Amino acid sequence: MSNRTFTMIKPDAMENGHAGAILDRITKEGFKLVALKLTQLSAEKAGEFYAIHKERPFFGELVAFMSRGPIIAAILEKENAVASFRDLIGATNPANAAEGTIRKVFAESIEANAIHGSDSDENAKIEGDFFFNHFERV
Ligand code: RTP
Ligand code: MG
Repeated sequence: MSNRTFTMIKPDAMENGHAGAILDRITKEGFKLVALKLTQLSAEKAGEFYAIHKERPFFGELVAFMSRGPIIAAILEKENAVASFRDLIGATNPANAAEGTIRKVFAESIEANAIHGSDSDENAKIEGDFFFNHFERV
């Protein structure tokens, strides 16, 4: 079990001014920031990041959404990071997310759902490497 996961604060949460509150919540829950950047995905890069979903009906909309504005990307460290962070962000659809989870508090819809969390240790590593080189992380 790895102690790292990867996250993005998505364009909707950035536009709605929630980035500071979300980072505050994440660090108060005991996740340590080991890499952090503000950037914007091109449509091509967003498609590459979410390539696993390319056959899904929502893929085109997802790519347009994820590339429409700035995001914050981060690598986080905590014991059992992947599962613990998925618990903190809540269900994909905020309507189904538990009370107090980040998506329940900050997300707008099943697509504009405020935040990403890696779904496995393997993907956490791949996704962290997608955004950060070895000079950009501790
Ligand atoms: P994520 O990868 O972003 O952490 O989200 P997740 O695991 O909870 O959900 P996933 O199934 O991997 O879906 C990736 C993202 O695609 C958008 N989505 N839209 N319109 C739809 O039905 C739909 N379903 C998913 C969301 O932005 C979701 O987080
Ligand atoms: Mg996912």
